[in-house]
Amino acid sequence: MIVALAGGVGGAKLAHGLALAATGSGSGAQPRVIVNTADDFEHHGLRISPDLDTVLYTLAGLANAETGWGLAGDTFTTLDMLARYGVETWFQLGDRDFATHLLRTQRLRAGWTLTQVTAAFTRALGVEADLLPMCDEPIATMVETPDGALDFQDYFVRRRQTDDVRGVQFTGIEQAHIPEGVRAACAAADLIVFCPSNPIVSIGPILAVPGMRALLQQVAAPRIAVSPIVGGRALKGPADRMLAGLGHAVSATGVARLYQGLIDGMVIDQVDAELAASIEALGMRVLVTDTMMRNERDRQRLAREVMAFGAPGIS
Ligand code: FO1
Repeated sequence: MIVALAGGVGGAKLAHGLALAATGSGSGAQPRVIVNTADDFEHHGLRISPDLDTVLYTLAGLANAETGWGLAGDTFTTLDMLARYGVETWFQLGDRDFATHLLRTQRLRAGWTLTQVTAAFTRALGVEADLLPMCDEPIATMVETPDGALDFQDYFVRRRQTDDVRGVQFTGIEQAHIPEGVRAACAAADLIVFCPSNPIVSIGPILAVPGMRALLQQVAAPRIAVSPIVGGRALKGPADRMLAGLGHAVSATGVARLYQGLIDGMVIDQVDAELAASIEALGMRVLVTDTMMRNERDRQRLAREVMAFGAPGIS
């Protein structure tokens, strides 16, 4: 069984590839995906978990292919009516997407944990993989900028990631606990995959849950990260600018340094082949391949290559 750590769109794509590979191989063991919840926020009175929803919709085959988030074919009439009431509608929530936020909010208020809410959604949408929130406590990424501290979605969506990032804080992380299902998954894993998500604000919060680094350091299974930085750029989102703003090298090597001590190997894109030696010098194995996931076939191919590289024994 494979455990994947994932955040937004890039992470969801490889998690999907791992699920497709498991289905294809007939080994039955669907991946268990530990998902970032520090992007979560309250909006229009609803609790919204963008990364959980992005992974859920992607694995269910329902995600909007252009954006990677939200539901394919969704409409925005509810948002239009909210705008007529003078409400700000910079966060594009589709009419069908609202159902997820309404039900999550209602169930959390009724005492369900985020883990329980997420499990019910995955079963209802026919997703066989397990989606595991990194914790059940509410965590909020704050981005420190020259204009002061910004809520994550303000920075990411409303201000379109234009602010220089000087630091990030994960409010509430000290009170977070590793859910039992996450511990069990890591203990039973044959392979742990750090998906190509933003290492600062997607994988970072997962690693910041108290005890998570120690848990990952003591697992027996091989741990492989796929670089989200290709040719010095992030394929989507602000990871490159964030790494630069925080003083890290904006390269696969820079990402490898961030994960040093937590991973055994790194998968980098062929355009970064010349970085292999610098990453091996960090004590990691390196696989150089095409890490672009243009379609579902790519997702499955990359997943299979990561599996073969990380744990040759498992199918
Ligand atoms: N990202 C945007 O850039 N603009 C949006 O309007 C937007 C709406 C949205 C609605 C639901 C959802 O689950 C995600 C949404 N996202 C949007 C993406 C989201 O901000 C990011 O995916 C994560 O927070 C970072 O990975």
